[in-house]
Amino acid sequence: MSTPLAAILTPESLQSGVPGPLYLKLRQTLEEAITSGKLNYGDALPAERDLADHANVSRVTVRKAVDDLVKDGLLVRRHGSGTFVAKPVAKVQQSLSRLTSFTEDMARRGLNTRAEWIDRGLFHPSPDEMMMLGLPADALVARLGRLRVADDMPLAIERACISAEFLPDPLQVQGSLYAALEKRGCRPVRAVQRISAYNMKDPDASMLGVPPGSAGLSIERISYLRTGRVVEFTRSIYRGDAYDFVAELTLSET
Ligand code: 16G
Repeated sequence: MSTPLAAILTPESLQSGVPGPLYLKLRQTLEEAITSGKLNYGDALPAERDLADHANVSRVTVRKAVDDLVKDGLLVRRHGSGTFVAKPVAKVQQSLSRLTSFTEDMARRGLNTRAEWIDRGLFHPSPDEMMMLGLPADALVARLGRLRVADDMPLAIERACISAEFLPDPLQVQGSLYAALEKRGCRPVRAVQRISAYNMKDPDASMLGVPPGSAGLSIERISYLRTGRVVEFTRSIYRGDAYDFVAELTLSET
């Protein structure tokens, strides 16, 4: 059963407010219905034709507004059954000043983590890996590609590479990479991280359960042992709608 139209918009609601394209006004009205709780997680949106008739706009306008909300993750389309209000995403606030692992970060928030393996094994290093990890061409590198999931929500795709000198058997990593490195006495103590904006592409977008083009964060981390040797080079894609990275800033003493 779909939600009654009257719960979402009145025929007048698109005529009022600031001037602008009709599809944006409709998008705003639908978004407001979701954020104010008139529409809840799992509610079905009325059929496109009914929405268009009720709001006195074209079906193209309705489709554009709905497409926008699907792209931003507020609505989901299910083939053959319609369009529904998506599950709200609880944002993870992640500090940028502590060197912690994904497993530890999620455990601190009381969330259960699991990993779906994309790739795991020993390989000859690529030129990039040789440069990042400081390896000769005949060395071996452990690659660990994982979809990181917390409480059943996919949050990130992480592709880590570690010199085989530090991780000779990548199959030893069951849950946490940092726990496995700690066992071998080579857990990183310092890291440099670069974060940039990224628009998701498939297959990453579909693994993370978001439409292609959604906002994401591309993160590269190089981490070091106490000796100064690089131990890890990881490239990750995080869901932009699920993460806030927080940095503490202090006034320099000098
Ligand atoms: C974090 C790190 C990643 C590291 C992983 C280890 C970022 C952006 N990335 O996700 O570089 O490999 O933790 O997590 O913070 P694990 O010990 O749970 O496998």
